[in-house]
Amino acid sequence: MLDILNWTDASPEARTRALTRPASSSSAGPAARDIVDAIRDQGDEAVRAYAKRLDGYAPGDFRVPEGVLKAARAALDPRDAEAIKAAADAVRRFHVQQGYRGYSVETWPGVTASRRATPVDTAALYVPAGSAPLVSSLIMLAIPAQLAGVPRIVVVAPPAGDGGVNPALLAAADLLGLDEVYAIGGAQAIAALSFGAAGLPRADKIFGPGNAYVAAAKAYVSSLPGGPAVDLPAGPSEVMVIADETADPDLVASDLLSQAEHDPSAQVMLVCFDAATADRVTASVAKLLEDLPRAAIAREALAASAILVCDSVDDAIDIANIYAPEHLILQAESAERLLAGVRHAGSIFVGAWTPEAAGDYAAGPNHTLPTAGAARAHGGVSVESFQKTTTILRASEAGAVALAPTVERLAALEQLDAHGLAMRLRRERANTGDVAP
Ligand code: HSO
Ligand code: ZN
Repeated sequence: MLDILNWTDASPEARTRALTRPASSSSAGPAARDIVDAIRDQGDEAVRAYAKRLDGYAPGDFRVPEGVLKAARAALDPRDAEAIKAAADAVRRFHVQQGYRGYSVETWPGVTASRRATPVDTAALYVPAGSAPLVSSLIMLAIPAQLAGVPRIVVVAPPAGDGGVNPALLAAADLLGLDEVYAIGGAQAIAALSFGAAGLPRADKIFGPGNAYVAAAKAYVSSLPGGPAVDLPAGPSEVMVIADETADPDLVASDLLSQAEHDPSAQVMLVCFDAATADRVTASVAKLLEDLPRAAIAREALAASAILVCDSVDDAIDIANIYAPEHLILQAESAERLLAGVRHAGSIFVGAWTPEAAGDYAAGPNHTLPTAGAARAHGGVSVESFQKTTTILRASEAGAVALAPTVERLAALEQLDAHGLAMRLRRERANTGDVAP
């Protein structure tokens, strides 16, 4: 089920192979591009045609009426409502510390340089609702968007079988204070948000996980001139657990399985230091799988996953840094040393009492994280993801005089005479009283 590789004896090729993510489906890219292109060229009618063909749902208006949101909230089990609120509060307490802050610096005498942060005007939150309605993903996207002060937050979610959106998701949207929800999914939703079609607004930035078509559509629309920005390069979810012989095999196995049950193309990796630990965890995985309703999905994921047995904490740190996991769980006596050594991971869970599930739902940090090794260059979604910055420069007359020699010199070096002229004219007019401030 889980291949075991002895890292110490493995060839460089075998190591690389073991840490390579499973190849993703190749047909999603061209299909998603066709959908986006058709919607760009034909507009509303094409959105409806794809929604009908792919989801079997193409109402006159994709927007979910507010009454339906309110009814879903009223029908929600109060204990579910409490859990959603408690999770949202913790996510808010963590994220409220984030966000670009404005600042001002006098860089030259008389020259003030400042930066201010503003939110995007319209953020779209894509929430997958296929095999599992991801209420938690809505929380993870909505809270930072709200803290960033985004004026228009729209939610899109694929319609449930008979149309409309999963009621738990609608109730959560209402609890979070979100009232603009559209029952549309797939590449057609991403395209409609990119061009502003079929009643959906044109979004400045599109967030959220989705299947391979959604991911491909997001990548494509963000490459178009004037297209929306997107949050992260997306891929199937993954976890790496580093466990030593002191770890409880059931706890390690349950962490591996909680990621494996997401998606047949999820990847779960165990790094340990001896064959006995590998065997104990393998036995636990087999045992716990028996009672899992999503065992078939998990089994597929496990087939493309691996256990790596290495010799030392330093090797484990190297493996984690090469793989750059979306989630990294440390269940080893050397957890703090491992934590200090790992530079590339989306989110790290320290110790036996910190399962990924805690962070997936309610501990505070965001669960929208970089997959497929993107943690080498990206962090997870944050308040900053919903903001951008503008710099502001203010030079006084004395400031322009102070800057002029340096700018004129560099302009000459680059042979850009108009630049030099713009500075020289100011230097020459300084102290004449001829220039309105
Ligand atoms: N582990 C998923 C997030 C999630 N888990 C949502 C449960 N619900 C990707 O980070
Ligand atoms: Zn999860």
